[in-house]
Amino acid sequence: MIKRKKPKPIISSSTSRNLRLLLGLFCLISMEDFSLPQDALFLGFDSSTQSLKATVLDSNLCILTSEIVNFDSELPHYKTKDGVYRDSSINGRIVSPMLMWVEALDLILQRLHDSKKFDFKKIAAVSGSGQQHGSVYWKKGSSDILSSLDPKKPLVEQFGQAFSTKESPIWMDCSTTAQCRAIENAVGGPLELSKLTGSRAYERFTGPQIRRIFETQPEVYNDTERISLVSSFVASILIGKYACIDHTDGAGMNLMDIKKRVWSKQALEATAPDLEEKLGKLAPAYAVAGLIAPYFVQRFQFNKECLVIQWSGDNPNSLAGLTINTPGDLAISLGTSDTVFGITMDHKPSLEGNVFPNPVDTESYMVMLVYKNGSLTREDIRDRCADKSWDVFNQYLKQSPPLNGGKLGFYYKDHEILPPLPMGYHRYTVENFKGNTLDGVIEHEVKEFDPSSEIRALIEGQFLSMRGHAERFGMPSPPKRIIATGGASANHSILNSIASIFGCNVYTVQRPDSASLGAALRAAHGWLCKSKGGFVPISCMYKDKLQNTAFGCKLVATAEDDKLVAKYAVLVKKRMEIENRLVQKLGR
Ligand code: XUL
Repeated sequence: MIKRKKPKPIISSSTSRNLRLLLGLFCLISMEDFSLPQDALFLGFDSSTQSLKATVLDSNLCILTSEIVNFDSELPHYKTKDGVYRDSSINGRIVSPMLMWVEALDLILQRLHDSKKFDFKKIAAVSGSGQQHGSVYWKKGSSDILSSLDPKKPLVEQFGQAFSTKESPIWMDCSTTAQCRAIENAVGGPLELSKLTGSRAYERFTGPQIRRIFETQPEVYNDTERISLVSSFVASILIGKYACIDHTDGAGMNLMDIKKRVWSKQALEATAPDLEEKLGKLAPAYAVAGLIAPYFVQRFQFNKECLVIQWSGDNPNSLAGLTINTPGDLAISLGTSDTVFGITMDHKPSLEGNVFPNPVDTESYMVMLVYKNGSLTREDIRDRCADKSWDVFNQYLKQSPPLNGGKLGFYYKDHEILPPLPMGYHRYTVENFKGNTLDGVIEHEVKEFDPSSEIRALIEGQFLSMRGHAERFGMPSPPKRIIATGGASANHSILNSIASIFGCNVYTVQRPDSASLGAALRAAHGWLCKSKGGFVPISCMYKDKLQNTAFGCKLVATAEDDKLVAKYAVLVKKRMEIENRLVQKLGR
């Protein structure tokens, strides 16, 4: 019988119990009323890679309505594919046009307004989520554009001249390998940078992106008065002036001192000159960014007292939306990017993964792993092997047995972040694999699999990799439970594989768009903190009534077969071994 080796969790279970007890106790013994005003509404946006979503919550934290604008199909004049431009002339450069995000905001607000499903005057607070790391370069003089918007005109007509470069390098970009190494070297190496900022240098992180703009387009850098993240960019439009970058999304830049939550002089100097003034100030994610700008009051009849709460990154908003507040919980988000995240009380510097301040707590941290090959890669294999149909895909997945007869696949439709491998598909057949040991097990590289094995190799491969890296990063293993979100969390065949591979129960929430839902919850949380005059634990808002809100979880898959879980543990080792070899041979 194989024993699963348990890596030490980042935080002990007794600390985790104490944390939960403390939070629960605070809300219970405090005589304060944490309820929200009866007819108040809270609006949350998610400006993601492929779409802009909005969710409206009522004061019982139930969904009133939601809306979505898909960039490729509804704003086709920007000619994006999957919301982005892939620049073939520069290896790994991936950008998106900012005006498309602005026009999507026009469209979604108009639709919400025309739907007449609610009264905009009742919106007490707005917040939002943005794809992380992407940066926007505001041209000198643009603060005047922000503060004098004409309510008779759509936003998109007014921001044409506001940027020093029209395209935002986004999280998918990996053209900054040289800048990453230079920044790491300047601060004393990758582990030092991780100690300082929460992550070693990653190509998609904003600091390396800024350094690249400074090096390759100095005129753009010099003509820039403010650099926003996607999150603080949309918040700036909503308040009609530059919004701060919040501590959590700010930690995705390789520029912020993760412990002190201020810009790190050392990291700024390693990146570009005079950067601090272009970044503005930092603020906690629960803080008020400002009041909604007069433009929105006049054009859409928002209440002029409506608060805009700091926007943050999409993964941090999902953490809030999935109500993750126990260190043993793990979330898996299956979207354009796949991410695995949870919380921890300490920041342990590592060469893998990312650490951010928890967006809804002042003490703890959010830990995360990110994969670039998520839904677009699943769709590619579906299109090639399963007649472009998810039904056929799921049938094939069921036809092939768990462990896939030792067939392992590595599918990178785009340059991958974790592991840092270039585009390419690699397939192996592992022979003599009985499941209890790797002794005598050998693998051969093969050219192709039959469709059913290909689909299982893809799905098992993605989650074996998540389990291997999560264990290596010190995330809880096995987790107490996994909460799945994102588009593919609607697929129960995929959720069953997650349960078998991680060996724990898998839950989903009512809706897969946890980022915009989390943003609406954070809008309510920020409103509450403001009305109480200081930070309030977010769990006080739902206490024991979580199941009656939009945030209740439902059990969808269970890990029933311990023997199978143990066999997957052995297969994870084999996979990590092959992956290490691939990285040595082909890695960045
Ligand atoms: C996180 C990351 C992606 C983006 C897009 O570090 O790069 O998950 O936030 O969703």
